Amino acid sequence: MASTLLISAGTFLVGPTAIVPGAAAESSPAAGKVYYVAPNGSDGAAGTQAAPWASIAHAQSVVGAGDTVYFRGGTYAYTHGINSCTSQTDRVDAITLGKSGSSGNPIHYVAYPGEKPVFDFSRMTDDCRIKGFDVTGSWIHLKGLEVTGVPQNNKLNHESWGIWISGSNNTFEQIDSHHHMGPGLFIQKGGGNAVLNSDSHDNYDLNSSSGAGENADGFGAHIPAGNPGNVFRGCRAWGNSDDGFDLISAYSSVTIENSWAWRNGYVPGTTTAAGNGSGFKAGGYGGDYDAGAVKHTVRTSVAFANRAAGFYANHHPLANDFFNNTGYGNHPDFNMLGVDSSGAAVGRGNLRNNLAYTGTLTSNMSGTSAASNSWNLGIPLSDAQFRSVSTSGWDAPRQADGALPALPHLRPATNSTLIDKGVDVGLPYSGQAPDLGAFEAS
Ligand SMILES: [Ca+2]
Ligand SMILES: [Ca+2]
Ligand SMILES: [Ca+2]
Repeated sequence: MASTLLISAGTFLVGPTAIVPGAAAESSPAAGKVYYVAPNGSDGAAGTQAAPWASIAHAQSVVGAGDTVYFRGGTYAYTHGINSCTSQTDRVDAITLGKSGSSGNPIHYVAYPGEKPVFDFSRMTDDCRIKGFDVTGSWIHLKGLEVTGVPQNNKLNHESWGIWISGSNNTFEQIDSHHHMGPGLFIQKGGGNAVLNSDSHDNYDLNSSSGAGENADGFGAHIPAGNPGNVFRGCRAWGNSDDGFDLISAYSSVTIENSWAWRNGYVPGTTTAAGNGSGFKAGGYGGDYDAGAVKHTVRTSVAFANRAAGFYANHHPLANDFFNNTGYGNHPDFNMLGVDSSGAAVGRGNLRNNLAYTGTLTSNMSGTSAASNSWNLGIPLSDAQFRSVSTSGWDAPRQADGALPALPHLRPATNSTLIDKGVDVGLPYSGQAPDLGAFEAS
């Protein structure tokens, strides 16, 4: 199923072709030069596998469009930004990726196959807001990097950021962003960015001036108008103190698909309430009606055990599409609270083939377009409808190609009454019709 959905971005199709593990980039005639960086390298070296560089900053100064930089396994530790705080509310970057590739020839910064490069920002001492990776360029491809520990070193700001994006047509693939004092990955502007098979977890902004935990989302896109094509696919967000995925104040449409969100809204690793706690917060503009609202899409995704809603409209002024999602044990599973042009609360959402089970099922459905969902069809639900209802193991290692782990959890059991009860919404399915929920029985 994943392969049928890997459709849109030329960036995505070109990148992995050049860097399939075991297939050396230099063997591809379309590929550019290949360089190496290692924790024990030297920026005065040649940048070869035998004599690697030490820093991504130096690599960037040399590379051009179509080139590949391999990062060997180990820890790349940062203690201060490349610029200095001019005030306690200023911003510094640990790493700025400002050099762009080009269409069909992105710059690749990727893990050496089978190894895990870890960018550790936990020892940064800058007394202002910090961005771990500040991606201002376009046509850049990051793959297989672990990014962790961006701190807040004072209590005067809302958050720091693991990865901040303001460029376009970038690809973030198999990124593991965690334990930041702010969002794991945040798209501020730019279009055509693809976040693929990536994880963001255990982020907690303890020192936020707006309240501890209120801003550390797993993934966010908060983009101006004119920035279409941002997508999150195959991503997981768990244990973040605010929301799993957050599209508040986004004025260009965003798609989230094949993604999972669980146990957001708590101090990580505890049951202590922290920030907002939605799995998928699909829009909104601070609670007010906004004539610039756009439609987002959330589909084939799973939310469970979030402190608040699994799937939340967040006062969105128009109907987003929610297709083939599974909400399990959220509060509620689907909350379609919207706002009309007079500012009154109303249900907003187009919902098809969704499945809500345990927790509170729905709220604010009056005013939505909801059909062929489990609660509309009155299908009796029980644990026996599923191969498993376990809430453990969702953070298991990914498959070799980066795909989500193949788990039995919340998938239809053989002969489940969830099978073939949906309607065609343009997504792939097997059998006579789509099944209800995020997983199609094979
Ligand atoms: Ca919040
Ligand atoms: Ca949030
Ligand atoms: Ca089916």
